[in-house]
Amino acid sequence: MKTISRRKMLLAMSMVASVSYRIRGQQPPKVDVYKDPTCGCCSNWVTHMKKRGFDTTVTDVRDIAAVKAKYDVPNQLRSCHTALVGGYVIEGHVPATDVQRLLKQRPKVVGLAVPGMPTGSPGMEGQNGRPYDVLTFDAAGKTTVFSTQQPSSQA
Ligand SMILES: [Cu+2]
Repeated sequence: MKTISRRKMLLAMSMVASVSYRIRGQQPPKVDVYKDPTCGCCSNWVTHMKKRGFDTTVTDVRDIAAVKAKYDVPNQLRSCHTALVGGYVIEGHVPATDVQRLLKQRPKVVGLAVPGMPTGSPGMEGQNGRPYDVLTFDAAGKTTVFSTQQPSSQA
């Protein structure tokens, strides 16, 4: 019997995943959100995503740091909630428009992060916010600027 290398197997699996994503592209993207049960701004971000057509599921977890470690979110990029969508990790208050562009372009990164919780980001609306960057990151913690966003005082 012919043996298939692990590399070929992984390639085949990723091709199947991308084809099925395109088929499922007709449906709203599913977002799995992990957050601390007491986090209010996390819930506001979930509302932001729902409003923009994402199919969100929320799981409350006590040890959110364990979730971030599991999904390779580098320490310096950590925020409150962590979400999974289309094979990517979304850390913190990332705007829905950036998640949509990520799913369209599908760059080879672990995901997107808005480190900390900047005022004026989705779910953190408020006065006197400053422009903030949305970053891509890989498992080694290497980042690139995916977009620069203007702060918003209203949801
Ligand atoms: Cu937050």
